[in-house]
Amino acid sequence: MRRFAVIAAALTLPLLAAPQAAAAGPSSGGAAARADTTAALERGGTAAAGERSGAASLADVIPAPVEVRPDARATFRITPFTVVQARPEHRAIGEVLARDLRRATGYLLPVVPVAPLRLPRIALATESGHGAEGYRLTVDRTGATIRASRPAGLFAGVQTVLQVTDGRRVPGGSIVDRPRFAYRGAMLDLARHFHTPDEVKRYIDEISRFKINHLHLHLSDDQGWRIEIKSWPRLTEVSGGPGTGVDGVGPGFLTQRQYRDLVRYAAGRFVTIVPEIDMPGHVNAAQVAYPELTCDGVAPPPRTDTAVGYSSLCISSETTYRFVEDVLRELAAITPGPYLHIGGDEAHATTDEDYLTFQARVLPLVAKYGKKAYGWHDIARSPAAKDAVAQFWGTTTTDADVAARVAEGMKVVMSPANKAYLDMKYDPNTPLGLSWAGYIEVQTAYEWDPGSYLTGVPESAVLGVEAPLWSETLRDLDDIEFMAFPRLAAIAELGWSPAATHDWASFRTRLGAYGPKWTSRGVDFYPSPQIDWA
Ligand code: NGO
Repeated sequence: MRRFAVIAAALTLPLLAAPQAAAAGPSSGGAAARADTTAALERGGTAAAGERSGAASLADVIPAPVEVRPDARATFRITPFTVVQARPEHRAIGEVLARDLRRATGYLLPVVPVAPLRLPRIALATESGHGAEGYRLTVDRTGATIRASRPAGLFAGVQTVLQVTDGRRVPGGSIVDRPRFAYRGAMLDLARHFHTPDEVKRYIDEISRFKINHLHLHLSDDQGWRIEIKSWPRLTEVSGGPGTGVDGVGPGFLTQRQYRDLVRYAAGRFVTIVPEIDMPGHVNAAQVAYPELTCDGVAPPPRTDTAVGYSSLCISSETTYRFVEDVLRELAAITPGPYLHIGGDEAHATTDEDYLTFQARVLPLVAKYGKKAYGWHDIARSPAAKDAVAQFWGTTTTDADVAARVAEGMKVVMSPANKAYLDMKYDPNTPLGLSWAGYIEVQTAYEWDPGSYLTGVPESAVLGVEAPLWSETLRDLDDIEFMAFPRLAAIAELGWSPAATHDWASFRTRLGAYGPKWTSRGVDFYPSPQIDWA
C-alpha cells in the first residue's frame, strides 16, 4: 500500500504539480526549465533542454573537490519520475536537495526512504571512512549517490550536486571529497548595523552552499548591543533601541528566543553559530546602558560614528567581572557550539597591564561555562591565550605574540584583513566598504595560503579561515551580498580545498560559470571584471 502510494506520487503528481511548484519558487528559471522540458516530452523525446544550456561538468565545483573523475558517458537525467532517496534520519538533508531541484524543474521530486523499483534516483547513503564532513559522489545513467559517514558529509555532497546540476541533468563521474580545514567561517557585524534574523538566515543559506560551516556574529560594539542579556536588560533596551548603530539608523537586537531560532536554522545547514561580545574595548554601548561599567560611573554619550579604540571596561572594578560572567553564562546557555568569541581587539584605551589583568581573568571564565575561548589575535599578548583560538586579522605576515602562543598550543583562524575582510572595497570605485587594509579584488582574496601565511604558524596550528564582513557602510541584505559575493567563494575554497588544487585560472572559470546561479536566486553579487561571467 505504502509502496503503491509512493509510486503513484512519483509517477503522476509531478506532471500535475509542476505548474504550481514552479510558479511558487522565487526563481524565474523554474518556469522556463519546465516549459523546455515539457516541450521535449511532448515531442516524445527524452533529451533534456539542459544539454543546450551548457550545463556544468562534474569538475565545476566551488570549493574544488579533492578528487574528480568526470565521465561524459554517464550523465544522469533528472525527469518527472526522479525521486530523492534518504533514510528518515537524513530526510531533512534530502529535502534541501529536493527543494532546490523542484524550484529548477517544477517536478515533485519526492523524498522517499526507499526508491521503488527502477525509478531514477538521487540517493543519500552512509559509508564509513569519510570523516566528519567528507563524502563520495557517484553519478551514472541510473542515478546519483552521495555516500558519507556523517550527516555533515551528506549535506556537503548535496551542495556539490546542486552546483553541478542545471536542474535537468547531473554530469557523470565520481568525486571523493573532504575539507582541508575544520573551521570555515563567515562573520556578520550586527552591532554597527543590525541585520534582521531573516537577513541572517538568507546569508546562512548562501554561505552553506560553499561548505562554510561557522557563522560568527559580532553582537556588541561601541555603537550598539544586539543580544538580549536577561540579567542586564538595559543593554538591549537602551543600546539596541532607536538611534543605535552607525549614523543612528538602529534599532534592533536579537531576543534570546530569536538567537536560539537562528542557531537551530544554522544547524539545519550544518553551520555553527559563534557569538562575539567584544571586550574590554568596543564597549561604549554597554557603558551607555550601564554607567557602572566605567571607572568614574558617568555614562558616556552614545556613539554613531566609526571611530575605534576609545572605550574600555573598568579593569579594577568587580562590577566589570560580574557583568562579564553574567554575559558569558547566558550566552553559553543558548549556544550549543563550542566557541565564545570575546573580542579583545583594539583595546587602545586599556593599558597593557590592565589588558593582561583582564584576559587572565576572562579567558579562563569561558572554560568555566564549558566553552572554548576565541578572540581576535590581540589576545595573544596574554599568556592565558595559549589554550584559546585566536583570529588573525592583521595585514602583516609575522606576529611575534601569535607565533609565541602558537608554540604553546594556541590555534589560529586566518582572517588577514588585506585578503579576507569582505568589507574592503574591491577597487576605488566600489560604492560600499572601507579601504584601510587595501582594495581586495577577487584574485587578491584567492591568492594566499592559510597554511603557510604567518611566520611561526604551521598548518597544524591553523584551525581554518574566516571572512569577516563589518557593517559600518552596509545597511541591508543587498549590501551584504554585494560585498560578500563573489569573494566569499574564494575564501571558502581556501578553507576546504587541498592546497594542490589551488589554481586561479581554474577558480576563475568555475566562478564565472557560477554567476547564473546567483542571478537566478536574486543574489546581488559584484560582477568583478576579473571574471568572465557566464
Ligand atoms: C577592524 C576593527 C573593527 C572594524 C573593522 C573594519 C577588527 C578586528 N577590529 O577589525 O572594529 O569594524 O576593522 O574593517
